[in-house]
Amino acid sequence: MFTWGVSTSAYQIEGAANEGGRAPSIWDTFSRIPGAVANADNGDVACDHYHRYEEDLDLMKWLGVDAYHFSIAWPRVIPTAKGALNKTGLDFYDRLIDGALERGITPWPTLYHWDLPQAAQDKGGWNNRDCAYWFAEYAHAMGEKFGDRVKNWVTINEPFCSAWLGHLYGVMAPGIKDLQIGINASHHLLLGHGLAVDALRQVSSDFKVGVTLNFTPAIALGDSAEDLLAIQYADGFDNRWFADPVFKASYPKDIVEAFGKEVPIHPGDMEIISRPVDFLGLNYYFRQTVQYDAQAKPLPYKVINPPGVERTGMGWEVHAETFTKLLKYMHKEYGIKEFFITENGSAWDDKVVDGKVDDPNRVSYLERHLDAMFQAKAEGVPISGYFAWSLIDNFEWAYGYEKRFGLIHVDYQTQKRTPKSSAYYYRERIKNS
Ligand code: IFM
Repeated sequence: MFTWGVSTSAYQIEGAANEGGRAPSIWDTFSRIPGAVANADNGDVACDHYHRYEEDLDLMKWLGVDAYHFSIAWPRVIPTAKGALNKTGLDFYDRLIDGALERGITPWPTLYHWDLPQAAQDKGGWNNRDCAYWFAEYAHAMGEKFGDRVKNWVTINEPFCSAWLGHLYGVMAPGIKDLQIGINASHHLLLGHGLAVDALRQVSSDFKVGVTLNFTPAIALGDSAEDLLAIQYADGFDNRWFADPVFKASYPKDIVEAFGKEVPIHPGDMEIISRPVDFLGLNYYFRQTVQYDAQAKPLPYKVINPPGVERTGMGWEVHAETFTKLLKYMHKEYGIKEFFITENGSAWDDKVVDGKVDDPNRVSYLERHLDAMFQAKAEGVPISGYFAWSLIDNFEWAYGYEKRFGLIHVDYQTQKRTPKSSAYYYRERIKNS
């Protein structure tokens, strides 16, 4: 059976930041830094999903999805990052999981979607190797607590964003700008993933465990030797740096050399990182155009935005054919046994008019990307499910609430949910599948 689903993440929707014993995460801290987040927005209230989860589950049932991919907030369930579990926090996920199951919706949690407990950051965060072990302990505890009802687990979501955007470019929490720390963080995130795979498997051999990686294929305007180099570096930085360790047990040599830094690998790390997973959660949003630039750091290329290209409200190029190609490539190159598309979607400048939200651009994006995915499936790529990003509009990280990715509109003043045309489209598409 093909799994139809929707995705969200804890910090982006839950709110209730100071309730039920939840401790601050690095995003609570980061969003307080002047200028870090558009309009000084934060996740204190977000979509108030913590209190409105029943209404949101009803919306999922109305959509007809089979599964709900959400994330567990580590600082809500283990406020000190390591050690004592917080019963009130666990109770929330109990209610959410039970509520989903009562509606015939399979819960699909991710364990880490960027909201590291601040307590862990105070001890160095992902720059500290110990963080990988704290994460594995947390994974084990979640497996034990929810494993009677949860069978599908995603360890880490998009380590690219945590590592590079959070520790190299500093545009996401924790806001560090240092290549060596970025490399350390990427390695410890991946190590945490591998240790969490082991930890979950220790709890139950029935669990289906995977990791979510985001992929951004690159093209150049020409095919000179420099263009090809720019593509190679972009692919190495965005894609291979994360996929190679997990599926080939090594970091890409060309990128290690070009960085000119040490990756803090201890004996045995690469075996742990490359523990066989049951599936790859693949996130695809856009492709990028790159140009060679000898001066650029940390690698000699830059992203350019040629005119005449269809772009979403994020400025991301809409290119569904790349999705088909990417899936076929990942299958062939890495021999992945099973794929779930854990995120795919687009942001647009949606408006409520007469109580309705008409979003033809999102409908078109969704339709073309679903077609592209099914094309890859028809050509032999083992794709078992698709989760649309996102169920509802939410806190889009450094963009605050300005960018809307939801199939369902959220009025942040009243918390009113209004299904957009894309929600009706998705519902029909699921019904007719
Ligand atoms: O909102 C994010 C999500 O948290 C991770 N993947 C990309 C989405 C859109 O930017």
